[in-house]
Amino acid sequence: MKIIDLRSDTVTLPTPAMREAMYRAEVGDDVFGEDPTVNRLEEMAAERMGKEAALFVVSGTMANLVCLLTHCGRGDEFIVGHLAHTFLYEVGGSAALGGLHPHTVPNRPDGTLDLKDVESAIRGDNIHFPRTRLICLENTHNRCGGAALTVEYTDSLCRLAHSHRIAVHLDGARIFNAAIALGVDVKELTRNVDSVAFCLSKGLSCPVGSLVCGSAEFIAEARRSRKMVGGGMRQAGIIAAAGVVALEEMVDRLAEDHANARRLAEGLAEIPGLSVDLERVQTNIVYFDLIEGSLETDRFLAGLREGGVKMLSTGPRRFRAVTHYGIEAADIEEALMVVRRVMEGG
Ligand code: TLP
Repeated sequence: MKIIDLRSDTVTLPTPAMREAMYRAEVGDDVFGEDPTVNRLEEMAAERMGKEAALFVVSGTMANLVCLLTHCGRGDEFIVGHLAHTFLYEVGGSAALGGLHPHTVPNRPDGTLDLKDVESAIRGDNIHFPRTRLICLENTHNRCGGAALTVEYTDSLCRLAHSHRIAVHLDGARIFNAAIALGVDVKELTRNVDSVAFCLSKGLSCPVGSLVCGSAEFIAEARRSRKMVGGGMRQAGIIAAAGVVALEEMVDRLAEDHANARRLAEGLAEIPGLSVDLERVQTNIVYFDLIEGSLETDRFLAGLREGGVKMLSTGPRRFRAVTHYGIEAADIEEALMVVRRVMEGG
């Protein structure tokens, strides 16, 4: 039985072209700056994001941490949405390893932060206060249903931040999904942020890796932060080679994942006992709820498992399904059939 694994786009496996490129990769010692494949990937990433330079790191979590450590010093504050991945799911690394103070403001359902909330969270000059150094955005917004933040919104947040001499970091783990959903060049979404991190190991299907992009000066400092957290890699071209293939071949196909997510959401919405906010499904992430009084969570998940479908439980009666490379339209129909059967108690 084929397992239809919709827990995350992180479960994607490398493509045959990636395996071939990894096998053949030219490598060197990247801590000496001598890995030609890493250098090539970093140049490509910087170019794609419209920034001067880029840095290859092992994960999205490390990418965000390295950026926070580079923008802020101990005791500094960063403003971040209360549903941001950086705030919720990165083990409190900014506080534990950087001595940074997160100041949360509410995320609206579309993933944005109200500019008025942000402005009132910015600290004045007072001996009692930490200094506000940074504002973090997330695009697409994972916990807000994969919402894509628009160019206009991003620009207005950056204008506000910069008018207070505060930097903006964008957790763009799935920034290409946002660009495709909005029909814009990714550079438009990154043009005013001071740093952007994006992942290769999610929808782009690489086995490992993320990139941090910013000014040459920022990246030179970020390289030191990466070394400090033990992220200096040696013949990393072996994994960077997959990233080169991803940027060349795997970006445009994300539109298929979006179409599959939409079909999945529409199908789920038709099943009695489930509730889906269809308007919120813009990219490859679908959240849905088991209506109170229908099946219990454990029985629902067990039923899915028996039918060969995996989804993530993200709250007492809430679930997440993510579409990705390796999941075809037929798999979505199959998954819907399994869910329908489970909900009918079959
Ligand atoms: N997200 C993972 C889990 O950690 C929840 C997932 O399955 O979605 N930023 C965003 C917006 C993310 O969604 C993630 C991973 C990260 C950063 C961290 O990336 P990794 O897992 O590479 O450290």
